[in-house]
Amino acid sequence: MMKLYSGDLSPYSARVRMQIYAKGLEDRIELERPADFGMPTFRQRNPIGRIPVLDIDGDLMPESEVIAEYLEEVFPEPSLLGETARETAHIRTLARIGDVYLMNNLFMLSGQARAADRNAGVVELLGGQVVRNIKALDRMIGEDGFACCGRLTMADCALVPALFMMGSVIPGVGLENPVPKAAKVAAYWAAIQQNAHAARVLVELHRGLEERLELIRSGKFEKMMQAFRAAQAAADAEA
Ligand SMILES: N[C@@H](CCC(=O)N[C@@H](CS)C(=O)NCC(=O)O)C(=O)O
Repeated sequence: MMKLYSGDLSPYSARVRMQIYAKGLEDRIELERPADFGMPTFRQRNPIGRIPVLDIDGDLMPESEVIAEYLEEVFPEPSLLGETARETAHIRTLARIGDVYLMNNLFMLSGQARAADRNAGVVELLGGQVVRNIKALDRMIGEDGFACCGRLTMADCALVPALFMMGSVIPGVGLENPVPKAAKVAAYWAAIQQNAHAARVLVELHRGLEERLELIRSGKFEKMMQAFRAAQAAADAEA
């Protein structure tokens, strides 16, 4: 049985979990939070050091998009790709907007929300990219409740966690959320949250966010980060 190393608050993991739920793969792929996530032992096994990671009988595969494409190849039905090569290319373009153009910038921006000394240049650069990319998405997104093709695809799996992040990160760095001004993205966001698979990952993401906020409020998050940094520095010094 395969295993997906994942975490509630990880939007990249949520992308793959949504795909697993939509394809009905829960009896084929176990979901687990790695106990040593953030620690040198995790990085020892996983050089990139991030989740999600797909464990195929001990063979570890990183990167959400790579995992998502692999799962489509290994479990082709029900397909979350297109009915033609051109449709599939469009699905992949929208998924890349979710991953590369939105999530990556939001993920890097998220550190600024809790930074003691917020860097205005970083916020302007990354926030500017997010606004520009939402405008691009607004011109490309489907208008029938799905990202495209009139049904759930890999594009929705990437866009749902990205749009969740928009709401959780953008206000935290003092920027205006660009989604309400992007009419088609706003309509899509309202509609896709009614989809059962999207709703399920959104519950998980909100649960993860609440847990994280509680850790931050109690001061435990900063202590955990310090412990991770110290353990990694010790491991690096030994190497
Ligand atoms: N490009 C990677 C990004 C994965 C990623 O950044 N995951 C975050 C959690 S959402 C992580 O593991 N962060 C740990 C770290 O930055 O050390 C993917 O698509 O899987």
